[in-house]
Amino acid sequence: MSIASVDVTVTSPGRNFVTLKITTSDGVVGWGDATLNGRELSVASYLSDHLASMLIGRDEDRIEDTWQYLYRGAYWRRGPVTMAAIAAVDMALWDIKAKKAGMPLYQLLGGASRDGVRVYAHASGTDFEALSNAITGYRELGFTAVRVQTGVPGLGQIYGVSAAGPGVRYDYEPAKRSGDRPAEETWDTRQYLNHMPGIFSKIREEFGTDLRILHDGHHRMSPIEAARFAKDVEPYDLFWLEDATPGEDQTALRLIRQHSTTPLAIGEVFNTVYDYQTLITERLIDYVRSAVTHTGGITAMKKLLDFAAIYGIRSGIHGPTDISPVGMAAALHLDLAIHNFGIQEYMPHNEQTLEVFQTSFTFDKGFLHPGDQPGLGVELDEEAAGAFEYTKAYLPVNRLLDGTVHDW
Ligand code: GCO
Ligand code: MG
Repeated sequence: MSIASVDVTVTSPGRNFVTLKITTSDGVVGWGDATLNGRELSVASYLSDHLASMLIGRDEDRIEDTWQYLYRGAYWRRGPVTMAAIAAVDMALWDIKAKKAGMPLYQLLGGASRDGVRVYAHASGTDFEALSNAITGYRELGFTAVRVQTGVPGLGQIYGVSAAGPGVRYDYEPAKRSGDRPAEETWDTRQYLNHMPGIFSKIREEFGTDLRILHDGHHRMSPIEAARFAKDVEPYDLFWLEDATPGEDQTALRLIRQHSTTPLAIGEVFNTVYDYQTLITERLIDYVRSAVTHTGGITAMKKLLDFAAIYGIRSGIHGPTDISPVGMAAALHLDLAIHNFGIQEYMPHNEQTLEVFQTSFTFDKGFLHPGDQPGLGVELDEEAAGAFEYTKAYLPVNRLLDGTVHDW
């Protein structure tokens, strides 16, 4: 058997998604997620203009060989566009292989290592009261872990705080449909550093010690600011501090480590194992944050997480709404199978998205399960997808109070 057709769908049920469909000569269909927030069309073009013709006629079972053919064979390696495209092909081929085997994908990855996948929700609020209401709402839904982000006095709309007001949020989406250029936000690290530890203290007072509290610094601190912050928040026992410093500077994490025992997570903007080489071998992080969609798919993620396991580092796979339900399912199968699972991010998709993508994963008391359908367990309804046209959207750009462009 061989690959007979390769098709790319870009659909926008509230936000943009790029989905790859591979069909074999005997009619088995596999799906892959290639969504790269704010740069969707570049990956769609990489797939349809460059990779599609190379895939036709290939043996769909040769997943490792196809991965190496696309990665090494391109000569131009790495980068989010290339690696999202390879990830989509890889996911689709695993989907096909598992469907042919009549098994859910996690069985081919070694079978379940646990009963369900602990997930964390996104709680946010412009002030403490709103944040506290959001946390209460998620706890009532059964979540045992929440990521908390809050407004900072003196700053307007900032990263991670829902603009739509307090409460439990299902449709948080930072990429804005703002016409021809990104929206701009304002930031001040000094005000943030002074404000945030007090928020964690109040959360512990109100919710006790059981709740797992996560926080995302979104690449905004300098190494020494991050070291101070990680040290200041130690008494509040964070599950992790994510992206404290800009991701490309691996050695910045050394400085944070020297000063604090707050667990560190990084990697949502990474796309290969090489981005982690120093971080893992020097044990500078505790959680790997890559998305399956942005890091070359299941083949590459399994190797990355096995490498991390040797150093006692666990998974914390990226799962915002810019990962499509196909990418989310790929993460869940890996989460269930690997031994060094840590936690999984879960931002539920909106209703329109779940009409376009039929999913079989289930949520129960703070845990997700990928379901037992053969393959990934997600199917794209192409007719439903056709009703939602691509709409240009950008992630915001961030400026300091004096107008300097800063990391977002
Ligand atoms: C997270 C992330 C996201 C990103 C988004 C960018 O931890 O979930 O930081 O919220 O900002 O994926 O496209
Ligand atoms: Mg993040």
